[in-house]
Amino acid sequence: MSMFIDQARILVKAGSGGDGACSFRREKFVPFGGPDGGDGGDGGHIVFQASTRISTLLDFRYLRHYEAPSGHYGQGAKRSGVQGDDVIIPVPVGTVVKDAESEAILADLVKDQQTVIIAEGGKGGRGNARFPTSTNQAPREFETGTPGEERSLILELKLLADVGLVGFPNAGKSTLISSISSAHPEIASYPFTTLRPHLGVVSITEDQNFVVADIPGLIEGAHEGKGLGFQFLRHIQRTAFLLFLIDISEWSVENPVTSLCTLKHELEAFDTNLAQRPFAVIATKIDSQGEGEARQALLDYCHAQHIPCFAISAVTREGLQPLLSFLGEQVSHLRNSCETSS
Ligand SMILES: Nc1nc2c(ncn2[C@@H]2O[C@H](COP(=O)(O)OP(=O)(O)OP(=O)(O)O)[C@@H](O)[C@H]2O)c(=O)[nH]1
Ligand SMILES: [Mg+2]
Repeated sequence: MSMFIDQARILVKAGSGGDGACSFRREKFVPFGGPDGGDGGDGGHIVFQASTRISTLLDFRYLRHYEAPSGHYGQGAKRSGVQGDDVIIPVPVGTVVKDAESEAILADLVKDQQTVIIAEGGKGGRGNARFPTSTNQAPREFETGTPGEERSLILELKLLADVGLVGFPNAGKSTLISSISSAHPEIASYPFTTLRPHLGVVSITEDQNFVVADIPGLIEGAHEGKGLGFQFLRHIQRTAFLLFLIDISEWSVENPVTSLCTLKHELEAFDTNLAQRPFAVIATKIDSQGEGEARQALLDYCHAQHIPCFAISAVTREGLQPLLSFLGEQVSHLRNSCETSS
């Protein structure tokens, strides 16, 4: 399986319909009671519901079989059997549901709270109370319930973006995305300007482009829910390549290497898989780097660790071209390896 397309295989079975009843009224003083067998209850459906509160298909690795309850039998006195409840399975927004055999797409869940019936519950059978005719007042005829649909499924979670911008508030993420793509999120000198991810398409050539996600700023303790916490860590999980943006301008008070380690630590503490995600480091705001010690310290560290590192100014555009060429290569490499392995 590929590195970043989340996939799961599961089996679902909707509930069967209950059988209709065959029963006759038995009352004092009524010698030939009429048919009074009730209908069977319908079986429960298997329903998928998209939710922004989940961001991976990890849970499906542990629980792979889902079954909805069947409808109950019909009973005498024309009482219908109880219906089987639907089983509602939450899936992340962006989940594509395919039939495992035909590979046909059954559903594409793109909106929060969107629901779709993936396997239909069986219909309850009619009881004999429904079958009397003018010539047969005491029918023994009743229907059995129909079976619930059973399906084997492939779930796939689509990526949010090829490249995710990760950094502390004010690192320059929104400024970078607006200087390389058509996305124009708000930019301001206060932290947490960006509150939800913005996507921008970067065109390298006419037929080569990739999607960058500007993700809200991260702070230490994010993996415990601090700041915007899990919300954006979830978005980061859905990007194939990560760019860590470090502010090296003269007015930045943080040590750049410490900043990078804190960012990496937060991601890994949230999801160990993120430690394996390919990444690069960017020193931002080099137009205001002062003596440039911070930039040099970061470059030296990355060099020693064999981490690709770039230095840019989104304002003067210095360093943007080499960065974009690099990202173009990384993305096409990741897409190819994804096609061959999935
Ligand atoms: N001099 C200089 N300033 C920059 C550069 N990039 C961003 N800034 C400034 O840094 C501040 C923060 O920039 P944003 O792009 O909003 O930062 P952000 O990382 O999106 O911040 P949050 O959304 O709060 O996480 C703004 O005042 C920008 O004008 C740059 O290359 N050079
Ligand atoms: Mg921003």
